[in-house]
Amino acid sequence: MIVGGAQIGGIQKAEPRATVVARMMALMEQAHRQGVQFLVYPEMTLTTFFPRFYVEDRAEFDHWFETEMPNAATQPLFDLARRLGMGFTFGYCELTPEGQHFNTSIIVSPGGEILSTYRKTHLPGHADHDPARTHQHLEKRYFLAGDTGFNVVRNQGVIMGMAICNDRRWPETWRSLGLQGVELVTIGYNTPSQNNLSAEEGIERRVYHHELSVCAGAYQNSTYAVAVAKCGLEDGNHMFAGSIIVDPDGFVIARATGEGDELILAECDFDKCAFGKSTVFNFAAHRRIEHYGRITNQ
Ligand code: CDT
Repeated sequence: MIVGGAQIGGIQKAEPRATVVARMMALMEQAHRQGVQFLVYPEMTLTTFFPRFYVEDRAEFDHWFETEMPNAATQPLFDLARRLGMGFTFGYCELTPEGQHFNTSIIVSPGGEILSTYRKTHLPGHADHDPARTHQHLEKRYFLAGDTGFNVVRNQGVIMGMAICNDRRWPETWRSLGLQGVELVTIGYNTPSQNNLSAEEGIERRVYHHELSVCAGAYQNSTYAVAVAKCGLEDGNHMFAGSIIVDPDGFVIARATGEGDELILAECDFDKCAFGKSTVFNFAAHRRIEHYGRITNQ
């Protein structure tokens, strides 16, 4: 299968959903022309990364959330995908009928059916305005920690699982999916280029830690991974690009070159996942779960 990553450049505060969806559709058309059958979009694809802004009354930010999916704004994307026979995944902010706010992603089949919903587990940042920071990262204010856990689904013959942004830094994410035989992990991210508590941690180190996490997770679970950025400047704030596709040996096999809307793609032979899963990472043969209790007990 040819798998694509649709990197999205910055989305400004005033940019309507319809404009973003048009950008997503342009990348999907391009992907189809180049033979892509499954396309990965970033975390919070439809809006600017608003957790950098503080509001006292968080309900004022409900307009960044989707109350149904698909909805009027995203229906054209679903329609195009069905016409092209393209499977896809993208992230958005979900407001449930019960009033819960999640940072969510979905996997959609080529027939347009939502096969799996994932709600972000590891929310970085803080819940209250923090004057010590150069900029805010208020995910803990605007989202609940996800309640889905890490699940896989078979789509287009491939065992797929989702993670969102900060999840990629946690080995528990990868192993939870690896234990279910995952063959393709999809990750969307919005990562500021500066650490908001330390000027010393520049963009090079942050891109390195991103790539290290994805390559290690892919290798240690013998899976392909596609990690796709929303990046560039959003209202004067910079987020790094660095979208990559990684093979089950942990090698980067496709990489974005810019920090705007950009398609990356790679031919993925999912049979290659079997070698690692049946040798060095044969979990049934080699794991020693009697020594892993601390991982879940504290
Ligand atoms: N969106 C998101 O989760 N961003 C975080 C920034 C934290 S800074 C290490 C990320 O892990 O990329």
